[in-house]
Amino acid sequence: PQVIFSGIQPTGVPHLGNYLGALRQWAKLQNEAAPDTTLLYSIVDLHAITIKQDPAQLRQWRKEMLASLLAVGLDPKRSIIFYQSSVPAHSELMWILSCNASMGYLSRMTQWKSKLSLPDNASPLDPGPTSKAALKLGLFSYPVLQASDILIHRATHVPVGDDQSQHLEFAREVANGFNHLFSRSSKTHILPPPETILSPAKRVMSLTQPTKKMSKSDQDVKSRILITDSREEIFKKVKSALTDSIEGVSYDPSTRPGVSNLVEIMYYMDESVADSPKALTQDLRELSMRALKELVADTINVHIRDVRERYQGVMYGGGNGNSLGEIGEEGAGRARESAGRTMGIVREAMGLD
Ligand code: AQP
Repeated sequence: PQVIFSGIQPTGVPHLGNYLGALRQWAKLQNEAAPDTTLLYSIVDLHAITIKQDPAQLRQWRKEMLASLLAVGLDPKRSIIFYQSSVPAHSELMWILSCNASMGYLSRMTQWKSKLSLPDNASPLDPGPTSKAALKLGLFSYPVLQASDILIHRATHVPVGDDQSQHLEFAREVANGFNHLFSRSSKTHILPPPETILSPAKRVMSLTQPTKKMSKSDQDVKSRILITDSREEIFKKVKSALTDSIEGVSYDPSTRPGVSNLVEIMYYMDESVADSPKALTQDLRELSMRALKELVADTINVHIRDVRERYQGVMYGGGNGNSLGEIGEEGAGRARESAGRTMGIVREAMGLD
């Protein structure tokens, strides 16, 4: 049977990139899963602390993220939804895996470089004069914790956006390395190497800098649309999105990144409108920039409205159903069971039982 795992950092309310690249796919997988498929979705708070976090803010963000996961349609009865830090085995397996993780491989990962705004060829031993002290061990070894998140549940499939494919490749490498050292035969996997499931909307770009991905931690709040944004906020942000002065609408991400991003967002919000973003521009080609933006904003609003309303209900509605605290507790219990089974197998294989 399949085991599906994915995670999201509680670093703010999810934006359209998180939604189209991950969360909508999570809900779809849940709704279409075979009865014997296990689904685990984690709020990865231990990843969030690889950069400095204010405790009160982090507490609030964790709660908002749980409400967001319910708002996009995850059902705590069907999916195991839990905070990563409630399941200590994630960190325990990370230590074990880090004993065999290659520093060379980790140093080629791009995420720690992009978080510190370093060039792609930066090295951990010499990351540059301004950032040597800024590079913390946790940020550098983050992919090992991510591998552990996946492998501790023996996940077979991991749905993510394109920005995470490199880390999934690393997780497979770590699993294969562990199996090579400790499996009794080459046919049995103690830790199955997970497959990546890439969302069709691979990379939603920032509205204000369309050559960068849309991100929760971007300083500019106008760069992203949140799944909780009101109709007015959506219209305002799309209206101020950076485009160009070429007449008409066409799709070419390299020469028209801003316009192409808007077209992509519209297409992925509602794939029934055309066969591809490029095909969609056939219908839109004569629109002015202003008309395009209104159409895009309206499409976003129509498709995100239910999510926004459910979020308000979960966060502030009270009364019906279990509280967020109870849902988190219940998910943690089930996730601990799943992780405990793997730790038993790992300990036995390594002589730590
Ligand atoms: N712009 C994006 N387009 C498509 N998918 C995206 N994802 C993130 N940004 C985009 C996908 O969302 C999932 C959860 O991501 P995360 O919160 O764990 O970390 P992230 O990738 O670092 O996302 P952010 O928004 O940029 O957060 P911060 O600013 O805190 O680092 C992943 O599956 C990711 O692929």
